[in-house]
Amino acid sequence: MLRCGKYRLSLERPLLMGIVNLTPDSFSGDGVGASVGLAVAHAHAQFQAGADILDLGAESTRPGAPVVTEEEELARLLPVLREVLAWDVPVSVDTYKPAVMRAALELGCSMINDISGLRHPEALALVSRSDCALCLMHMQGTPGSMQDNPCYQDVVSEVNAGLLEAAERCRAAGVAADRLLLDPGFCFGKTLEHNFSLFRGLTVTAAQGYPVLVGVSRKSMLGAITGRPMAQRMPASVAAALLAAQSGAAVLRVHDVAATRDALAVWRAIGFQGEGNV
Ligand code: HH2
Repeated sequence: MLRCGKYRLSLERPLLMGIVNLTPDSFSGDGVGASVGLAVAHAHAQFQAGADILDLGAESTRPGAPVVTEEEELARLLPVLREVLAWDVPVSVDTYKPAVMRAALELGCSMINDISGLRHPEALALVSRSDCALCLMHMQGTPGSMQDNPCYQDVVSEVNAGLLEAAERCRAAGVAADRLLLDPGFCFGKTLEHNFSLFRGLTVTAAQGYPVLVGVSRKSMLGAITGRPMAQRMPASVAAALLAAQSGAAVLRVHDVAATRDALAVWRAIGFQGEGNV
């Protein structure tokens, strides 16, 4: 069970987190930019398609993305967040900025998804006073430079250790364990080989005592495998989501909610879940 603001989410089956990018420049081209109407419609489509959680992000964190000011991020986020919070679905806000977290929590968001793993002391103090769920993601470096020369001796153990350390920081600040999700952070300061190793190591990451979130939807690692451009990476994304679920991921962060949901339904109905035989 994941405590997520006023929601209690069962983790018996993998949950789908539907991506809603309120950006003009997201890597997959799905960002809805400045149009509040388009953004709300897109969020609603993700909800209708069966998203268990909606993840609203107002700054692209693709490699080399420019940093957006707090003011700009809030201007993109808040009008859409206000609308979406009226629906009966947990809303996550994808931000690493304490001021954005504060505003989102005041409005009633149920989860903070922080690609920096709550490194900012002010962020930690803020979220520890709330009841939201927290997704702690691993990233080596910052989006501006993270893909320059990612370096690890043993990527799986270093990423797992970093995630446990972030979880311990939260626990020490008074955050209950059942509010935490850990995420290896695919493509955030990782080469293709690092991503493959992390994916193969997901069962180990998932055995650390915290639910794991996996976000590989449409990412460059799938482009590198298939040779497909962004617009044609849905089948590869669905396959990867299924593999992540099979490896024990509790939450799948995806652009294509309906397709992933169907694939998971087949997987569950045929009874592979928990059998360990795929
Ligand atoms: N990936 C992206 C953004 N936020 N959060 C978590 N927890 N895990 C991820 O893998 C993750 C994330 C990048 O994807 P997207 O939001 O689609 O693109 P952009 O950052 O360019 O808006």
